[in-house]
Amino acid sequence: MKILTIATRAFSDQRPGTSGLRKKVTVFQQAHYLENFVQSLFDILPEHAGQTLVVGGDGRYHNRSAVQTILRMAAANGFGKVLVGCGGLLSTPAVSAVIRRRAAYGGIILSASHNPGGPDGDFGIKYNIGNGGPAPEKITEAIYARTRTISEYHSLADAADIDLDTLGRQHIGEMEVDVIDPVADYAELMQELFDFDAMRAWFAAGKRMRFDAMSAVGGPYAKTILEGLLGAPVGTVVNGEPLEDFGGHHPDPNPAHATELIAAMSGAQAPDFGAASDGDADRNMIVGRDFVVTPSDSLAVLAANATRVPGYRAGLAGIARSMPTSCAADAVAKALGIPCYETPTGWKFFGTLLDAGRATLCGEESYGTGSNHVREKDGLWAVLFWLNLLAVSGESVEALVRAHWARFGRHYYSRHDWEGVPSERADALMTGLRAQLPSLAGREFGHGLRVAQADDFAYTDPVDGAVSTSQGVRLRFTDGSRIVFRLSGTGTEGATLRVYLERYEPDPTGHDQPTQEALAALIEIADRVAGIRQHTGMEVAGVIT
Ligand code: VG1
Ligand code: CO
Repeated sequence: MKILTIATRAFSDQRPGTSGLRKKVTVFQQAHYLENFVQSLFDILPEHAGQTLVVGGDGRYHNRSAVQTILRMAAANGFGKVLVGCGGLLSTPAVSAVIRRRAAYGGIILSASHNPGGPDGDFGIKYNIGNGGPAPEKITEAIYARTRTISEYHSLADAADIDLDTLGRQHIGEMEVDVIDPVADYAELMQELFDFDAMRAWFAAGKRMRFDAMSAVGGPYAKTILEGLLGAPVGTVVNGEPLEDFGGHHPDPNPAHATELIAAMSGAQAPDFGAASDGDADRNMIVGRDFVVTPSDSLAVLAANATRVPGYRAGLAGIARSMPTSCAADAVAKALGIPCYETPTGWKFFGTLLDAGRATLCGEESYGTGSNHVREKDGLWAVLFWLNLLAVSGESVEALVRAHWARFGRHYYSRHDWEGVPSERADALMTGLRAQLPSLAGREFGHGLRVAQADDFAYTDPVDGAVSTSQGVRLRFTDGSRIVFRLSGTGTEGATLRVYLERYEPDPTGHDQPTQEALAALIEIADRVAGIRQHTGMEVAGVIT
């Protein structure tokens, strides 16, 4: 088959963000747009000739056509083999698992994660390296640099589309294409980590669960494992068919977007356990009956109870959390006598710590939890971890969390997202904050709150020494409370300001406070310091989780 070299011109907007390149579908549909990014990636990958690549996505609109484009280009660029999920589907953690288990060279994930899909929605592409994890900044920056100068790309002439719906081997030019079961490798891995007998017994005893796959890629995984291997009643998984537009919803598992699940988990008739995952199934939300677990608490509870689960019986080497994530995990690490690492936002920063064996569990406040079993956050893994704990303890979700608070204290936590802010205004707000930093330390704000430390988070990777600066403005108060400000790196419209709020209550027993009330003083201080309402022209945050 003939290799074509096609002339193109560079686009200026192809810098990967927190988690790959994310744009409107219409942007990706421009002639040469996807091709330029993929060729730039192939151009900077050393010695990829003859190698194996994993390709799959979350099934959103444009997924199938993007897979065909990538297959033709991979063949023209000399790859030896591509493993592609049946239907073009692979969840983000499954891509990571397949890369690792089959020792592939790397992988391409097609997803815009929790962002809406459909012709007017978002699309995304991300490269993962041979350890199964997101490419580190030095690679994403090299791809971006290449996109600025690219003038041609390679594809195959007259190559018919691969039949993505039939398992087994096909060829495109010289390259082999293996269409694989997207769930098999992942399901095997889960059985190596968790006590499937105990979880099966939990369902057999009549306990009930509701897993909301949000019409995204998590559905087939949850159905195979929960309803298949664990014997949960059919119907345990809802919204389990991946749809190109996620049924018109925002596939984001948090109380603001997973309202159906929250409603179903309310009242005495509610199931014992509720959970949801996002577009690409790397995020998770954990819900008990009338009780929502914050992601920061979830990480801390899993860490504190890890040795009750087979895969972590030997204990943890360390815990890593992103900077805005609450310090609940730090308290557990301290009690266990293990290190707790604080990294910039985004899973790519956990890879070196996991590879070096310094951290076993990782988590982010944004409904992301994971471990060294793959190099991505993993939604269903977190849900199975909780299910395993429920099964071996016989406790409820709420009882496990309350026992945790009684032992470690409670970290009240909330994130306020100010979405669709004009970029200049959001930049002005952050510049203003950074300018104030020298005068903030030591400042009294009333309510007994005095700033102990104010800085712009910079990170030096303890393993490879890579430095990342300007990762978010953080204020730490003398009582341990924190406010963090940063701009999102995953949005596709204007800017999103994220304000993270945290207050520590050492003795929470007997005085439950609603979260927003517990954080009221910090919310007020955040506005006073940053001038949020003034800069954005908005009165309230659009999304509060
Ligand atoms: C957001 C979250 C971050 C997460 C990232 C990717 O990034 O805050 O914690 O790693 O999304 O998650 P940002 O830059 O918008 O704050 V996913 O599920 O999109 O791969
Ligand atoms: Co995601």
